[in-house]
Amino acid sequence: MTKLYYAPGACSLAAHLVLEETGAPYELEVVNLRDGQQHTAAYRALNPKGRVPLLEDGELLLTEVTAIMVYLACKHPDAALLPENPQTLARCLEWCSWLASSVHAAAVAQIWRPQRFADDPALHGAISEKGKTNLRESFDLIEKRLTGCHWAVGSQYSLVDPYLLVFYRWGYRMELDMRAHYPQWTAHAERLYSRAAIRQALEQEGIGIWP
Ligand SMILES: N[C@@H](CCC(=O)N[C@@H](CS)C(=O)NCC(=O)O)C(=O)O
Repeated sequence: MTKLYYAPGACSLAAHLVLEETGAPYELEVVNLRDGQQHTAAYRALNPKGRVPLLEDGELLLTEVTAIMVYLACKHPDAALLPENPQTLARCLEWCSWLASSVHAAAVAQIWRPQRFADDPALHGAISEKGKTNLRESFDLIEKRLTGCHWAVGSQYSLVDPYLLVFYRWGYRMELDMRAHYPQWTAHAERLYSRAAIRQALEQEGIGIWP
């Protein structure tokens, strides 16, 4: 059985949305990040990185949102979540690499986890502020790239689309007025919400898209 270790609304949501899109059976196991469950010996034995998501599939233990989504898409080709055309496939990976690195590991972490960038608490405020600027630049680019597109890589739905929803929700958690600032991205989120698989996974996590 395939099992996803996740935290509600965390980046693991992208893997969960993709799992639900495949239509295959799976189990969920919540990891309570607030209580530090990701740092317990039991969890670190499975994932030494101490983060979610973690996918367990038979003998396979897999971390990193992009790797998990690509694995699931390849395992369930009928779900058509990864384009076959080399250029579109590369465009998908371009999106995922950028979201995981520049947007998540840099800008979002600067805002929510400034202690990763400097030990001195006096510097944390400035790091978070810079993160907000970096995030707005990234979000502006997302808005621009979604303009005139039904989905992130054009007309074909792909694993990039659910991944974008993670950041859209985080925008609200950072008190950005996503509807006002990002109308194209909001329309994209609404299109996602019209998909039964997306609503089902959100419901399982006990979360919505909008506050
Ligand atoms: N590069 C990883 C990032 C994973 C990550 O940072 N996950 C966060 C949740 S969004 C986490 O587990 N944080 C717990 C912690 O930092 O203690 C990926 O893309 O999967």
